[in-house]
Amino acid sequence: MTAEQETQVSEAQIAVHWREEEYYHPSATFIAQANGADPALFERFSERHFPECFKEYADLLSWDAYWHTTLDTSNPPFWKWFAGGRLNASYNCVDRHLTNSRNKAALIWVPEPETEDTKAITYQELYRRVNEFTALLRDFAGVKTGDRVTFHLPMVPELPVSMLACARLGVIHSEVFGGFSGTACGERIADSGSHILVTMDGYYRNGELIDHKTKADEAVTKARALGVEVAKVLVWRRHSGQYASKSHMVPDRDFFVDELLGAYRGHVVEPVSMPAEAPLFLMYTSGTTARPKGCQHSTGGYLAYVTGTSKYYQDIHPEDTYWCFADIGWITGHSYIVYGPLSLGTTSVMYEGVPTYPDPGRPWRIAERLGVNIFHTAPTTIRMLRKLGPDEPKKYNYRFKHMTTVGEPIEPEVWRWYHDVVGKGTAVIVDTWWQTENGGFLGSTLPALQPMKPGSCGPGVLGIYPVIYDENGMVVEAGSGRAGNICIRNPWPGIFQTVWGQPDRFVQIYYAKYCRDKNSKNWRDWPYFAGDGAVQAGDGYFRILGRVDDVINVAGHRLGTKELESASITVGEIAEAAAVPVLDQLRGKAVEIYVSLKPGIAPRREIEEKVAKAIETEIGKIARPKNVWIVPDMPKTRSGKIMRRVIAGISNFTDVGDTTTLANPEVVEVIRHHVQAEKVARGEVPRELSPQELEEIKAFGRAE
Ligand code: 6R9
Repeated sequence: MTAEQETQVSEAQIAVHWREEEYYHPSATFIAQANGADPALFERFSERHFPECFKEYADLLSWDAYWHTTLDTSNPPFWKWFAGGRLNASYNCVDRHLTNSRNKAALIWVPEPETEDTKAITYQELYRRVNEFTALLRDFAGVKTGDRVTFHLPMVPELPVSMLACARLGVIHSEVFGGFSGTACGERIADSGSHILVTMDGYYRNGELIDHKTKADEAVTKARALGVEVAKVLVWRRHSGQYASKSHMVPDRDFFVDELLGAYRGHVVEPVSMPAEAPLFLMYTSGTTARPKGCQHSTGGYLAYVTGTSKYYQDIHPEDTYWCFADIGWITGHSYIVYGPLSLGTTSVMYEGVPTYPDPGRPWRIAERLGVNIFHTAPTTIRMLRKLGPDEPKKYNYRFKHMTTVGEPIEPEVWRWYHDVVGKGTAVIVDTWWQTENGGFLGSTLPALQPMKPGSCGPGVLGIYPVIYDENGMVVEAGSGRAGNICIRNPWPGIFQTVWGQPDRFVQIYYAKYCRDKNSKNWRDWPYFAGDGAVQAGDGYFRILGRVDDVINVAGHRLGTKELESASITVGEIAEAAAVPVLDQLRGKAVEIYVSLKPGIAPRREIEEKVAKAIETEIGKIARPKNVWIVPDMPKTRSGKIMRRVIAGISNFTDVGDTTTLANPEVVEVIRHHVQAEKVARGEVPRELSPQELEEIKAFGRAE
């Protein structure tokens, strides 16, 4: 659809200006070997067969006792999957592979410094390491089934070892992304009521050995201020026997794990048989000011869901070398580096560092050397690699059969580079849409059976029935060209069980909006509200427009940030773009665009004009930005999502809010200084905002 053909939209809708993209088809070679190549799968997972269809996923696991009820809906929306069943997640990811794959690599860990050796950890070795740490946790740290343990670990093999050790005991782990501040970690320790913190002295990032243990001290102090006392801090060491931190080891509180482990050499701990609905872990999602939400994931439902989706959507076979280039401190890493791939008994690659260290050819060197054939990462990484090394993939002799993009809508321009250059025109791509709360994929194409369409995630995955509702709960039909709120009509095994300690918030945020009858025990009355805007094309494919709180309302026109950003990125010089609202005397609200440039391109006035022009052409005059700011980088979260509300705060001279969960907090001041000084010089300082205007600005980007 072009700007001219654009239909009038009402207040309640987000305007949609996307052009339809062409399909790309999987190759015959891919189809011939794919796990999900039988079209009968669609029928097996159709609504007629719900919820029993998910037995197919659960059957991929080893159970100690089978469930009596596949889906227990007696207390909506607190669904119970596989009720009555018992299993252990650590057993499923480790022990059961010993029979056939004892000496196969479970994990291949690539340290950031290229001078350091890559380490392959076999299933046997993983079994030994997990058992020894389990014994330490139980006998030294004194943790019991149901306790919570917080980790603040970087991308090292000790992280999956720690996760699987907790899972072995039925202890609930809560990993806080290593890049988060000590304060953010302390808040999460307090919220989960953990008395044990597992951390590491240091790790490599961009060529530097970062002192990480200092954050543990801040975390313990913060947790204490919030009323929770950490009894022990277990410190893994990046190099055993050496200490990378300046922080003091507090006697009787801080312990080096490598020193303690000697006492547990060769210890074996029987996996605790857990009820399917026992919590496996918490994963916090960040809020701006509100209390963080600890998404509580189950053992049986979660593990079944990530295993099934890894098999069909990641097309993982035991003999593949699979590399998910994401952080385990993000849900993607929990589900698709650790639990899904290991449950299937494949080889999962982990990389410690940044994508472009020491140069943007690094990922492709790793892929070539290890023979990676499945690659999985986020648009932010793809954009960065495209920006810094657009021709690097061609220099390396690797071949991917399958690639994933996850975490944000991907601009079609960037998708095509991923397909043509990284995938060398032959790899299939799945664009997987889902959330921390969901456990696993919600929207994606099944790679052998459904063609790809750049910028669209595809239809709902097997057993997921999405729908788009407008503000009044009316269905927005596929092909109508109208956007609305994407919801999932049914429960699924990977859905989180609750917000830890805040069940009312769980119901309020995710179910209250479209619940038809609060007393109903019928799941059909409880659609799940995802908080994303989306549009569904005539072919059933969804295009995600971004968080519904990320909408910019210009003169009654609701503009999705992603559309504005995609338009900006069509300008050749632009690497990345972010759109935010700015209060404007004339128009009420206007758009401002922040862009970063490809390397070697000098900031020029003319580039700003090109971006403005591209937005006018792709979207319309109404969206013409008030300013285009060229900045070195954007503030980002652990998964590389741009924190637009921070930028909006800068544009509007308002509070930028909490920045403790930024991966790069230092850029905030750089951008603020540049933009605000320039605005002052141009006389664009806003008058005092009314309380309502202030609220509106604060509401923008609230849900990241
Ligand atoms: C897995 C993950 C969730 C939010 C989600 C949506 C955005 C994720 C996407 C996508 C478009 C995709 N999102 N994947 N948008 N296309 N393929 O990212 O979890 O960090 O909780 O973020 O990310 O807005 O609501 P999480």
